Amino acid sequence: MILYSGDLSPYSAKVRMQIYAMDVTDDFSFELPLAQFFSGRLKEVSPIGRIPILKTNEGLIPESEVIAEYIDELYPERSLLGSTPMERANIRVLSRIADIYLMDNIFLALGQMRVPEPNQAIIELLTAQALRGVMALEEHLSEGGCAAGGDDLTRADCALVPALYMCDRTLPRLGVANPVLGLAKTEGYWARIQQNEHAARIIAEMDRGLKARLDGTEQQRVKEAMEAAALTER
Ligand SMILES: N[C@@H](CCC(=O)N[C@@H](CS)C(=O)NCC(=O)O)C(=O)O
Repeated sequence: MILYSGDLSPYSAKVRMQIYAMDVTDDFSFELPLAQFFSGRLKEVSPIGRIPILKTNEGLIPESEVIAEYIDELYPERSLLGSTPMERANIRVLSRIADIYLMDNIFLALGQMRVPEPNQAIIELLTAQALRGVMALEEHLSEGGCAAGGDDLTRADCALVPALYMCDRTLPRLGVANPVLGLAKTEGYWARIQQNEHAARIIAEMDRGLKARLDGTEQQRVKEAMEAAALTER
């Protein structure tokens, strides 16, 4: 299977962390159709036009949460979704907090960094929503261990690691302080989970993506991919 995925894309990082933690990496390759993605033509691959996208023998699957469920169902013996209905509900709630209330709002707010005149009202609206999400996370997180409690990683951790990475390392680039600071459970969790090998791998990949974005390497790669695509289209 091919996962169309980007280093810095938190939704992609969430699925990669699940693949690493389930130890099924050999069944996947990771690619990004650079020219299509950065020219807004990813819709040629999938109508939603966003990564991640999973390419299987049976067809394409968009949406990180749907891909995550699919991978869990493919390898039920390695599932990262808990063992009782209540555990699964709790893991899904944490994962939704990460996706909908943290990543979605922060990702949209970051869009203001790419416009000539950032709209402060949009930034404030979205970061206030992210803060509200973080407050809910503080209530739902376990006091110790992994996000849903215990020592075993679950899909809640796979979603929260990239979401908290964004709070910690990308949101401040908009001039907004990390909303997690001062929240005892969430701060403690973020410090703990970074010690996990799969989380550390994801954080290193996101750092690599952030560095490539900031030092111009990403732009250079996109330019080369666009030129190559233009040549083959002739
Ligand atoms: N709800 C989607 C969100 C995916 C998403 O927004 N991905 C970003 C990259 S992090 C993207 O592809 N953006 C391209 C665009 O906005 O055109 C998911 O969970 O997969």
